[in-house]
Amino acid sequence: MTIALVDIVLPCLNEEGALPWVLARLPDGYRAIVVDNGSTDRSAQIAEAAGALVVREPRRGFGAAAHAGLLAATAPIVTFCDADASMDPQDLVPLVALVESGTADLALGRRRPTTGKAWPVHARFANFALAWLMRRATGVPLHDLGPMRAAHRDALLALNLTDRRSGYPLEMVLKASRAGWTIVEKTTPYSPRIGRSKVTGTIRGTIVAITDMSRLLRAKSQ
Ligand SMILES: Nc1nc2c(ncn2[C@@H]2O[C@H](COP(=O)(O)OP(=O)(O)OP(=O)(O)O)[C@@H](O)[C@H]2O)c(=O)[nH]1
Ligand SMILES: [Mg+2]
Repeated sequence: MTIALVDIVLPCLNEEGALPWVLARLPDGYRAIVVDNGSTDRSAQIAEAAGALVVREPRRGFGAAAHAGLLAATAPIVTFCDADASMDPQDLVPLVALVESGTADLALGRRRPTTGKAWPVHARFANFALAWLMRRATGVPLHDLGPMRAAHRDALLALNLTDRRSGYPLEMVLKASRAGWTIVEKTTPYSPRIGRSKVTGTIRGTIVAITDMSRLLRAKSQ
């Protein structure tokens, strides 16, 4: 068995339609960790059949799934990517290169939509506003709180992330910034997802994400 150089954490809630494409796009030497967050479809079976490590996390929430994946990871570098085919695992390669070369402690994908349908207007606006608040809170010149990212596993674990909902990606940036990490953003393409939209494609999901992230930003400024 070859040992993975990079683990990809893929939080997954009912993504049976998207997983075959996502898992066919793994860069060489990367291992997929699909965190099944209580899917009621065939996501887990499909992931297992494709050779991914499947971790089951019954507690709902993006953060619960992402963190379970981080705890299961063993590779020195851990990456995160959505499992809905809106982003291509191959685009993690330049982010990992930034971490491997020491240029970044945390490399983030800045989503650039490939079509008008990839990113609904309300979600773009919410992300824009939150990114502005985050810049103000940290001074780090970031424009997106996207899910695609790469960092060293040990360092990520040492951040002691506690958010288990939509605030997880923001908490990672806030704590990394406080710990003095170099955080670098790189443009990555963002396409329409495969399957039904759950978070930002829905107004309710966007409101939950804004609530979670605003709470973290308020706590940070106190
Ligand atoms: N919504 C949601 N997604 C989860 C959860 N656990 C894992 N995920 C996965 O987290 C990733 C991001 O969720 P998405 O539903 O794509 O969220 P989004 O990109 O903001 O919005 P849409 O693509 O419009 O649904 C996907 O791979 C989901 O399957 C959860 O509890 N809720
Ligand atoms: Mg999505």
